[in-house]
Amino acid sequence: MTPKAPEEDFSDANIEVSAPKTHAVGIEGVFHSMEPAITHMGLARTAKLMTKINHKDGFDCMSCAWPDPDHRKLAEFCENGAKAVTWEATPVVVERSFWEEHSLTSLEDKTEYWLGLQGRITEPVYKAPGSDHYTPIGWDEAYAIVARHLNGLADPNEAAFYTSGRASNEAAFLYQLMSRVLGTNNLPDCSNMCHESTGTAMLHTVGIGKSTVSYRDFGEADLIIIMGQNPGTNHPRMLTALHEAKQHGAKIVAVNPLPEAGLIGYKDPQSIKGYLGKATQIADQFLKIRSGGDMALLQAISKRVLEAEAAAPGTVLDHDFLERHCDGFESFAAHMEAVDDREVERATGLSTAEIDELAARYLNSERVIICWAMGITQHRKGVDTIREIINLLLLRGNIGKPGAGASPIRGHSNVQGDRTMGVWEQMPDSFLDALGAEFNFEPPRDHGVDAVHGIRALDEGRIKVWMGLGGNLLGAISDTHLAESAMRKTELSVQLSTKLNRSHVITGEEALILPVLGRTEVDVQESGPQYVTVEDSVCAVHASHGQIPPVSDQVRSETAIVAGIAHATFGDRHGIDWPAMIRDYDVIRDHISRVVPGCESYNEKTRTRDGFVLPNGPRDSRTFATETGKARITVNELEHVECPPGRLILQTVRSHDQFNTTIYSLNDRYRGIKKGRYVIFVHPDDLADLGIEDGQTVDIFSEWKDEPDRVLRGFRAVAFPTARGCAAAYFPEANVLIPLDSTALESNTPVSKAVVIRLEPSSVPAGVGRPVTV
Ligand SMILES: Nc1nc2c(c(=O)[nH]1)N[C@H]1C(S)=C(S)[C@@H](COP(=O)(O)OP(=O)(O)OC[C@H]3O[C@@H](n4cnc5c(=O)[nH]c(N)nc54)[C@H](O)[C@@H]3O)O[C@H]1N2
Ligand SMILES: Nc1nc2c(c(=O)[nH]1)N[C@H]1C(S)=C(S)[C@@H](COP(=O)(O)OP(=O)(O)OC[C@H]3O[C@@H](n4cnc5c(=O)[nH]c(N)nc54)[C@H](O)[C@@H]3O)O[C@H]1N2
Ligand SMILES: [Mo]
Repeated sequence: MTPKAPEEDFSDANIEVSAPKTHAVGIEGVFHSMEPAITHMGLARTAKLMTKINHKDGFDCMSCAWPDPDHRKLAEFCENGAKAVTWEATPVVVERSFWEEHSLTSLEDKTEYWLGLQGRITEPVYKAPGSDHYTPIGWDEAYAIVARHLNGLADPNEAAFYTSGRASNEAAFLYQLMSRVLGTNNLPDCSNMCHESTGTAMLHTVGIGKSTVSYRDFGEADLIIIMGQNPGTNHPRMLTALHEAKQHGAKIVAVNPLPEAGLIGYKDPQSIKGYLGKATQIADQFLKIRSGGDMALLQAISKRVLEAEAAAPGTVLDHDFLERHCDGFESFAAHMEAVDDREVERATGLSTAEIDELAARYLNSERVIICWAMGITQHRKGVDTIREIINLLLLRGNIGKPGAGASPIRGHSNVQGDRTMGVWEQMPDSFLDALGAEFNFEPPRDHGVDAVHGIRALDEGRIKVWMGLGGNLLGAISDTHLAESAMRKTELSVQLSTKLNRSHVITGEEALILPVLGRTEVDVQESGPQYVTVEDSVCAVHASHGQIPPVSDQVRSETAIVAGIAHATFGDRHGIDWPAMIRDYDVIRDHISRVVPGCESYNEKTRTRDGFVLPNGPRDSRTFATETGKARITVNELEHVECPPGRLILQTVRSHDQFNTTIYSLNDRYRGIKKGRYVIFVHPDDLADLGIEDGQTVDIFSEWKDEPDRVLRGFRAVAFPTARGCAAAYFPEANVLIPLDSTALESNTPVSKAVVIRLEPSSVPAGVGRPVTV
């Protein structure tokens, strides 16, 4: 029986709260992943898809960018990968009647969860000026509307082209080409809200904005430090790699304000021991750090490394590496002398003994990997913190040798590939030169807007056409109310999407939804079945082949839609043959091979079973394409989050059952939450100090400079063993609390992990079950 879309929206009225878990996955996880899949897709479809996820002749799982091991297991996926696949491959579709029955105004108070459950979008729809409804429209007509707007702009910078990291390399390449042929570098993307701080820090210090490790390095490391990342939920297959690393003798240290289940223990569902229910301890040391304290912790460790060297000269630092490959050591060493232990303690909330223990672990390890994700990047000093990670690694030569390196763990499955293909508002001139030479035009050189600046430009009326290649910018960006009112000011908003979300409900004066083929689905064009390519977190590029028939014969591939819009807009301007690129994606890949560095012979290399690995200077040969040609040890001024008395530092995180703004269910199993999302996790002693009971309904006020407070009302306070002084709530709901201007220095990433808040007993009665925002 095909499941149905729900009519009623959801609330927290029946929320259940229990103690958090102390290990991840296990047999329970497999059960959790398969049950909804079989209910939604049926046994046959489920079996077909689940044995093809991440396989060499299969498709790339869209849930995260964790790399694939050389030897794939029969089931090379995780619970959350299975959820992502099920969510996309569901046979539930948005019926034509939906658009008649639901005005845009009526959809405004629907949750992301309800919107997503309406099913796959199967035909293009259009909202005319002044109308409160979408109505079905033909593809050619839809393309003509976009072309009319783009060709009518007074300045190409009045258009912006947002990308979310699920787009394939082929689609991304065409998309940035379309934007630059129009004449703008306005290519904001989800990365601006995600790992931008990583790119900024690493380009500056090691000359590449990507991980310097390969999959194999995890098995060869002595020590793996995981900072600001929750792999049990967001990169579950990483737990298998950590588990294997432990079997080879590696030690693991986790640094996190929350005692995340996957960082504490793990039951490997693919091993007999795990099957029988025994959890492996993951973290040998767990540092429950205060939010935003990582920079201080890293400086404190580096200081201890330098002290150890002073005590036993010539034995601690990798002098040969420092001399041959690095600069900046002297000023750094001088700066570290000033690190003040008391400030470190205040910033981190950690004891000297804990910091000494981590320093000793670092000094006793020859091969160290440091991994990080959003707990590091989404802070005001995120870029400096990552530079401190690089400093610490460089001191002992932990970059460019086996079992060691800097390993940012990416988010979206192809966010890294999209960047490689040119989706960035500030691509270097060398890339633009190659693009211009290949397509016989002069690409624009001025940098474009990023996500935050894009919202500002919309608000100021400077952007008239906004297009989204996937994603849900309005759900994902900070300052929800400002972002939504900004989007309403635009003339045309266009979304290329699989399923409904907030960015379809809040629109420009005219709006289009163009339904796309998902990654699980077979993509047949005139020349036959097509494959697309993606790049994972460790720079491995490979093909992804759709497996099941498309949800409807009306949906089109992202590649076809982008090229279709470009053709409708430009015709054959500059001699670019867009239809040829739709007919056969090999044509796109031939262009890629001539434009994108490292992608020579792209068709040949992506046709091999294993794909190929992009060149990586630091990893492959200790070459650093920085300003000085050396790896840069840098001096960064310490800062930590100042939090006045009676206030908490709020971070916004993902539950176990969500993918960014997509909500799979209202449960967060590992943290003990069922049937609800409007919760705020606070340490029990902080609750006591604030005079708030566990379970009480509270209003959350965010304080920012001299602006009026932002507030979310009607949240349930949950006593939780987070670090003292810290709190956590889920995004996207909590995004209203983050001011648009609260961004990381240099990278301009919203500070999603440090919002200064105060709690007050709620003015909304308990049990309303929906938050109220002002
Ligand atoms: N199932 C699933 N998979 C996903 C996603 C998803 O939503 N669902 N999203 C994908 C995307 S786009 C991304 S970017 C990644 C995100 O992967 P993560 O970065 O793991 O995601 P978050 O939920 O933001 O978790 C941030 C972690 O950092 C910790 N943290 C917060 N502040 C600090 C701090 O100041 N210091 C330290 N040391 N830790 C801190 C939090 O407690 C939390 O454990 O996952 C990707 N994979
Ligand atoms: N407060 C707070 N805000 C955050 C974060 C945080 O930790 N805290 N994290 C940030 C991060 S790390 C990120 S990456 C951003 C995410 O920002 P986005 O990438 O913009 O958001 P998603 O929720 O991943 O986008 C989901 C939508 O993508 C569409 N989609 C799904 N699959 C496909 C596909 O194959 N093709 C196309 N064309 N569309 C598809 C569906 O319509 C779905 O509704 O959010 C950021 N926002
Ligand atoms: Mo992300």
